[in-house]
Amino acid sequence: MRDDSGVLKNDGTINHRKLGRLISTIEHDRQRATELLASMVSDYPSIVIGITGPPGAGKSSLTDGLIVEYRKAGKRVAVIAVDPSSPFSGGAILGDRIRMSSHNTDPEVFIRSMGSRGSLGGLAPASMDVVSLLRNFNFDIIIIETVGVGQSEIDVMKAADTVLLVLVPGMGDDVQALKAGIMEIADIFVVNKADKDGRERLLAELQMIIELNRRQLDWIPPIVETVATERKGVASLVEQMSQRADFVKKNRDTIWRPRVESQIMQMMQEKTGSDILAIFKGHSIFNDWIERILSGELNLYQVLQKIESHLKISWRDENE
Ligand SMILES: Nc1nc2c(ncn2[C@@H]2O[C@H](COP(=O)(O)OP(=O)(O)OP(=O)(O)O)[C@@H](O)[C@H]2O)c(=O)[nH]1
Ligand SMILES: [Mg+2]
Repeated sequence: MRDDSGVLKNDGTINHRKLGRLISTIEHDRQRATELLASMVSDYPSIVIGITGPPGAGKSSLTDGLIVEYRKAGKRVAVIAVDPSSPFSGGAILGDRIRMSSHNTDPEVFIRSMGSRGSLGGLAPASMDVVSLLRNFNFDIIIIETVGVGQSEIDVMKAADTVLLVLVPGMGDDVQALKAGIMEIADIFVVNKADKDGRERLLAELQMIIELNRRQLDWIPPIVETVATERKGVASLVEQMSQRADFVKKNRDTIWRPRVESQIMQMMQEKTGSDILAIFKGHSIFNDWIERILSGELNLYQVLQKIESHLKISWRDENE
């Protein structure tokens, strides 16, 4: 790998401060991000793990347990804690930092928070960029933690090889409501807080959902019970994840083809969208339309028709 950034020290370890700054750069400057990432071509076999689930389910506690397991195995680990509701980026999502603080002094563990500000073009492309960047610095395991199971989390999770959906007892009804959504994203169900009442009911709900979908699935998501705060079940979770990693390796094309397709679409949309906006914004016609809409002379749809008559997007082949 080519590295002018100084992130990799001479002894092969990571300069955290420099890596943090590089991430800030790619979050804030799309042009620079593209240049940088295009110049870095890594085939390092990082495993990308997405951890999602409702607030307070124990995602960070679980991440902490996973870090411990992976460090025992000598792996280099990065964690990106994505919080769509937080406007802050670069700083710390306080609770997460505290729960993962035991790794603060470990040079082989890098933890970073990302919020919704700072990441132009949305969290999903920004987190994909960060994952691509981390891959270049030989992280064996890259964990992305997000809160919730909305569309933006699903998009963020598209960068992951394996997605853990963390659920807790007492949310049987919520699982019902999520039914379709969770099958779409979960590769492994984690029933955390298995020390609490209601675990049987949640397990039964999950088994039923898996059963209902079994025929459409190539990979049947296992259910793993954990008590993250006591690190119970974490080793068997790691075992299930390693089986999933083998499956992903064997079925790489089938799993990644639709994702690469949607990644390219997403990038094109972002690129064409921002270019067109830049053209319009610099043009007096833009203000003119606003005035005419406000004065009642035009409505939005008439403006849309005008936009369509102004715009002509074409594709030029390189050898033309
Ligand atoms: N009893 C019990 N408590 C747990 C368990 N795992 C986590 N907790 C507690 O649940 C609370 C939330 O844990 P976190 O790890 O911060 O959960 P999270 O999903 O990362 O939370 P957000 O990032 O805020 O959505 C903390 O007080 C933990 O100590 C568990 O297995 N059993
Ligand atoms: Mg958390």
